[in-house]
Amino acid sequence: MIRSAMNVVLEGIKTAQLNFVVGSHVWIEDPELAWLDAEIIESKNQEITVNFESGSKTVSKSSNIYPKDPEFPPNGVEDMTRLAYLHEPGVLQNLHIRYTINEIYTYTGNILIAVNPFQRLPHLSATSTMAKYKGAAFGEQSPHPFAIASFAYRNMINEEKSQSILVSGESGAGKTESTKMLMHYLAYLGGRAATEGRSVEQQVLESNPVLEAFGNAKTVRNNNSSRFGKFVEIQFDQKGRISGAAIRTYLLERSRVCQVSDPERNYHCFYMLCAAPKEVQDVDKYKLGNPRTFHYLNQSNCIELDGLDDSKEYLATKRAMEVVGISSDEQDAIFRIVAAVLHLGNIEFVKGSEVDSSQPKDEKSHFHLKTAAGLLMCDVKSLEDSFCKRVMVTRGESITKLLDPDSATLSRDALAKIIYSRLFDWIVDKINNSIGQDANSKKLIGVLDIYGFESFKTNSFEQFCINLTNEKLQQHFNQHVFKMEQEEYTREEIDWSYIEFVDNQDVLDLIEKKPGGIIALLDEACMFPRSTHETFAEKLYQTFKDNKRFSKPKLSRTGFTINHYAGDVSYQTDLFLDKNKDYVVPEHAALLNASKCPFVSGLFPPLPEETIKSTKFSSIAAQFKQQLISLLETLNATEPHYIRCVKPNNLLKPGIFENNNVLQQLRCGGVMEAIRISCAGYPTRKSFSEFVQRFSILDPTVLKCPDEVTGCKRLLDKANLKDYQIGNTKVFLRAGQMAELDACRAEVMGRSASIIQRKVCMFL
Ligand code: AOV
Ligand code: MG
Repeated sequence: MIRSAMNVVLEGIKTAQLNFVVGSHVWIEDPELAWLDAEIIESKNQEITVNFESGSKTVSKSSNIYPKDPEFPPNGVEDMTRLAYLHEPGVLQNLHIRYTINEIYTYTGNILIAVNPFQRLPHLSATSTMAKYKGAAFGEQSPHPFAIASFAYRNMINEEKSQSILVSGESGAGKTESTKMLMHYLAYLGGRAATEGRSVEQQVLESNPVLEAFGNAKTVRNNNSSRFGKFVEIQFDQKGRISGAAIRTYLLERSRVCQVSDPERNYHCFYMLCAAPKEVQDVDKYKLGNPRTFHYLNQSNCIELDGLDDSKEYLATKRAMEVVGISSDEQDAIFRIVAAVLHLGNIEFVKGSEVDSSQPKDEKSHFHLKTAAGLLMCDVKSLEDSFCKRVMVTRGESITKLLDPDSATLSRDALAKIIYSRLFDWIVDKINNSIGQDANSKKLIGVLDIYGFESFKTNSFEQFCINLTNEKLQQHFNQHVFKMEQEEYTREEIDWSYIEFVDNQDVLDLIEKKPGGIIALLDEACMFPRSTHETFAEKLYQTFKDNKRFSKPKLSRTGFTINHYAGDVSYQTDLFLDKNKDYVVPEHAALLNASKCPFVSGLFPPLPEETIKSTKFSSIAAQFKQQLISLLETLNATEPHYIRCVKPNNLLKPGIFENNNVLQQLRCGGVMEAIRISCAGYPTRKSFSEFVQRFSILDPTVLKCPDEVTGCKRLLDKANLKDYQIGNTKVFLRAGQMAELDACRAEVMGRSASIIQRKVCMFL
């Protein structure tokens, strides 16, 4: 449908202005490069013969050919809505040209597109650049995240309305880097000059390296991939100065702690700690050493990263931890836990003396068991028992069940994961407490940096949740850009052929409808002791056999495919039930609660008696869905601004721009649609009275008109404008028409008409 909507525009352009003249240049679709430049050498009926630069020839139907702008500006245009021909090849050409000259930012109306440069471009983040954007009107300076932040900040101050900046794009596209720039710039605008000690804005900024150390990892798509979502709410006081902040995080990927596939890495903090410089002696203290000796790290061959010195990062992380208020005792406890997790991973189990029992494999396993217990300050025997035994309470009687080596290993991994995820949550809470909230603040700017759409060979529960997030945000974007526009046109009863767009409500219903959606069925399955992933999959097939957005993959017995707004993704249900259960083994909780280290026991507060006994299940998916609902509520109360990040190649290298790859991202992110709406519609609108007031100088008699509409029409005629629309309360103008009016006005007022050159598409 994205395609078909685009085609409508293309058709529009064609019928309106195309005649394929021999000698002119056109764009022809190419399976590999998306679009190729060619020259027309013959044009007969609907058959066009063209010559490519390579010398080869082809004949194509005129409907597959798009005109190429002969006057295309050599450095492209800063706003896509100013392209002479608004079509896919033009948009691509513009981004590509700009990318080659390191102009990585381009507007589409007021959406910023950011193409990842994969190299540091220092001038883009310099303080002098920040200064340039301060106080500059939107569009006055080149496209930049600072301009978006500046615009949001000004709106917040002037209109007393909270703002949000939503940064999206696929993994490795540059969301986190853009978010950091936004935060730096907001700290610059709202910071206090020369504050003593740790200022709020410094703490906000230093929260980034801390969270990245514990929540980022190298993946195949990004060497510094965020494995959690993040919404940072920066609060401002009456004077527009930063007065507090709140960081909300979403669903850290837990499985990575125990399972890393080649050539990825586990969370950065593990490698940093193993590389801690000699002088701090932490490696000895925590009985660490070569990361390759730890099972949780050596499942992948990738240990070191080019351009990243884990040893330096360790010190930098500790410095940042100090800024955000994590004391050195707390730091010690944190790294002790990180080390303990590594030791836990090295405990192997073999069959014990009794049937189906297990015990630590050898001396080495005993050593790691003891070390882990020592670091966690808990009893060694209880730690071992928590892996190898399970106490079941049935009808008031407790029975001890022995676990076989495989189950003991699973139990060990479960412990490592729960400790790590509690640690991560503790860090987030600590940062929030130490930055402090400004409960009185009514003005805030939220910045959202959340995992982009994911589709891998194998997709599990994590991808399911991540893609649900993206569906929700896409709907928010749709609603904002498309529905708002359409509703305004409808309200004003002006002539407007409705734009088709992919409303993804049906996908959202499929996933989260209650009852009956996939999450509801998953929770049901989790509550039935006898369900397996097979019965769950079977239930899905039955329930959704007629759903357009759902299908069963051909070669899978237990997988399912969702037709997402950004394409099809097939999920493997194998671990869905396990991963959805937010369950802490009571033995684990009791063990750590009894730790002599107050930090460790604090992570595991005592469970109320009834929770231990009941097998009540708590659903991760349902919690996550709730978090998303609350995020969307927050966003809906703000005025949104969008940054769409684009990854120009999968090699993560500078200077390479893969057309097809970029195009796919632009289509998925709704950028093509947004461009279309900006230009196809009436981007400028003014209320009748405002309009008359502003332009009555062109014909002062309009002030005596009996009604404002007649006045407006007379003024529009005077300026010789056509193709505008008169709504119920407003005049609607095409892109560029405001500039013409302003020019007439300036002329009358005796001012230079150069104003016509001003960019007009900026405030759509
Ligand atoms: P992401 O946040 O969108 O991915 P990042 O912001 O981590 O992606 O960017 C990935 C990498 O691209 C960075 O580590 C940098 O090397 C490079 N990069 C991105 N933007 C810039 C920039 N403006 N200047 C220089 N280099 C840049 V993920 O977190 O994986 O979805 O979950
Ligand atoms: Mg990121």
